[in-house]
Amino acid sequence: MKTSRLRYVWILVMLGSLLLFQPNANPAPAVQANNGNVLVNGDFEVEDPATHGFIWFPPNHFLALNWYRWWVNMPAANTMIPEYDDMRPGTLRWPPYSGWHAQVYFKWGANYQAGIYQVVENLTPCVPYEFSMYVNSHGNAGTVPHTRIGLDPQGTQITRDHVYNDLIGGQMPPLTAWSAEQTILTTWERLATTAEPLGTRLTAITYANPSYTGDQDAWYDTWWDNGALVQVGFPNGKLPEPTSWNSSYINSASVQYTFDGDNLRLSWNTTGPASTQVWYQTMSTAQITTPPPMSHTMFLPLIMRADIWQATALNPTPTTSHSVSIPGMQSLQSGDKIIVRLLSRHPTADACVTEGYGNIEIVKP
Ligand SMILES: [Ca+2]
Repeated sequence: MKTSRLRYVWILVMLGSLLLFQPNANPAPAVQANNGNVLVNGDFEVEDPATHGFIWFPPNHFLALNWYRWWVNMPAANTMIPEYDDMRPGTLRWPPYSGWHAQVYFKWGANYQAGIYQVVENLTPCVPYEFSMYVNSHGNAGTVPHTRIGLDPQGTQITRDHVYNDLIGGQMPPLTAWSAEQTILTTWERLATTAEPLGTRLTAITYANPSYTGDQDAWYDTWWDNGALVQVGFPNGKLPEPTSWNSSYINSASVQYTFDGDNLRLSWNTTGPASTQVWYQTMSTAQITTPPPMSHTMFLPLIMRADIWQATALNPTPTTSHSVSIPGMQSLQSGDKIIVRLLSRHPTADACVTEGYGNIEIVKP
């Protein structure tokens, strides 16, 4: 009696630990926390009400909502259109990286140059966005996945529509910023790349062009999941340094400043819409006195002091009329100097550039 009760307890413990430690026993769909992710359906979990999954497209493909297919079809080079599918529960391609769905495409006997993409709208020009996605590549041992992800800063629609999926012109947009390539098989690996929109759109692109040389029949599988596109800051919160501190893009005649309580308010105009930042440093009258002759051992501290520009928080909203407040003026004494540099970043045809104007020396009254 006692033995059978013990056995019963033991079985319960075994069952419990199986449920606890089976890695993919019953994964719940990922929480749809946005965390600033502006990619639509980046984790492929949005289900079409009609199919309770992906959308069907000819010839017999399943595609995640809000995404397009693209491919290069070159039968003479044995580069063919892959099959697109949803990584549904219970299929050979289970489990996805997160939740119940991921986008997969695959091919037997021929390789492919193909992927999916999404044009993301309503973005802020000339601030960096990071695009990341997880990829898992399969094939014969020795297969090179050649998978990567890209961001086109021009936001190009790279195919015509859901019917014509050939990459327009057979070429990716020329300014596309590519991640490093995945180099290993059968492992979920996070790829990432960064770009600044030249307008208000970015195109997020996944790419695979696997290859295999060997005795076996070639087969390729590319799995994608958990894409995200997130606005990220510039390093140290500072705009990239301009090539000139005397840019005519900043109208020097428009520069105005005024002391207002604890703040120094600055304003200026630019010839086109651009973002807004000020770099500054303060010098007390005591610091400006001529230093005594110094030995070479003082060289390093002097250099470090030369680059102690503080930066105001970047205002990324494009405008031609800029204004910035620098706090902390009440702690300065009359006669102290504030050295100021004005910066505005804006798009040109093929890149974002920072315009700079300075130094402007302002003396506290
Ligand atoms: Ca997923």
